[in-house]
Amino acid sequence: MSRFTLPVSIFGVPTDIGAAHRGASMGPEALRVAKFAEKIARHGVEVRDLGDVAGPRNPQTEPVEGYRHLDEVAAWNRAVFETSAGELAAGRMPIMLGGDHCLAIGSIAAVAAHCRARGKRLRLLWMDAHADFNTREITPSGNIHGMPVACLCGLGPGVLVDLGAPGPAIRPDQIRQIGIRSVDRGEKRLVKAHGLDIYDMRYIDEIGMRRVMEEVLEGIDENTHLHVSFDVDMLDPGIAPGTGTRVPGGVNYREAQLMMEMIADTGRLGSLDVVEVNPALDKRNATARLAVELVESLFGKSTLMRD
Ligand code: HAR
Ligand code: MN
Ligand code: MN
Ligand code: MN
Repeated sequence: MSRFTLPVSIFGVPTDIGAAHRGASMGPEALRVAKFAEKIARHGVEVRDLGDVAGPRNPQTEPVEGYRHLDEVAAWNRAVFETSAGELAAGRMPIMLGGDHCLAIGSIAAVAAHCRARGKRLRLLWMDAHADFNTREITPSGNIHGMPVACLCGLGPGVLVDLGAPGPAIRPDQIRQIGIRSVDRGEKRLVKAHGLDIYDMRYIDEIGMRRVMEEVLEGIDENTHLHVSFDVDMLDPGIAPGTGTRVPGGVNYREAQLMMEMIADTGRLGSLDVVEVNPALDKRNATARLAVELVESLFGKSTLMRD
């Protein structure tokens, strides 16, 4: 039994082009080994695996003018944009298996263009330890996986900002960030200046995940397209060690399940990214397996579900 009518298309993006640590390029296969498609299909969803999109290899070079691998990041994101846009146009739900988080520029630019064309309201749930709101002026690393939210809001290089259509793909008021506990110095100023809605770990500790999710999901209606961008480093490293930029004090197992279940209950999930799974740093594929379990909850798995 499933509330979801949209058929799903999953596609892998095997690159770590936006990150400093190598290994997120193996994320798509780790998620497939954890039976991503098969397990979602159990919940009454039609699932197709499109295989992997292609792009340039990682040259492992130093940042140039504040960006590491900008040309390659742009090439991968164009491929992601095309794939996501094609699946959305076909009436399917694209699920991107990353890959590092820079790839969400392409997936979300496609979703934003789709929503604009159909008069749908887009709400972006950004689950992450990091705000990913750096720019070339303030980045401590030059790594573009620390910049996708800024790029989507129009702060970034033209090759990324104008991927779908010229100008910002999304406004800050469409975004809710959850699980945040690592924001760089200059980045703090920028998120405040742009009014980003950040549900950080302290807020989750103080008011609890149930209320956080009620606030995050407030105001969504039949005309809302929910995009979930799930960076697995949102989770506590104790349960999700297989990721490149671990930050202690993350979302625990029950909180993560509740988040996914409450999103499932809305019936408004329209697209999803699962990113930053790094099998080279994992223990027996635990992080990919946990991610799959959580995505099952996103598709309506619950304790009292009828099989
Ligand atoms: N804020 C740091 C930087 O810009 C690290 C952020 C990137 N790490 C991620 N993205 N996993 O969420 O370098
Ligand atoms: Mn991220
Ligand atoms: Mn992160
Ligand atoms: Mn744009």
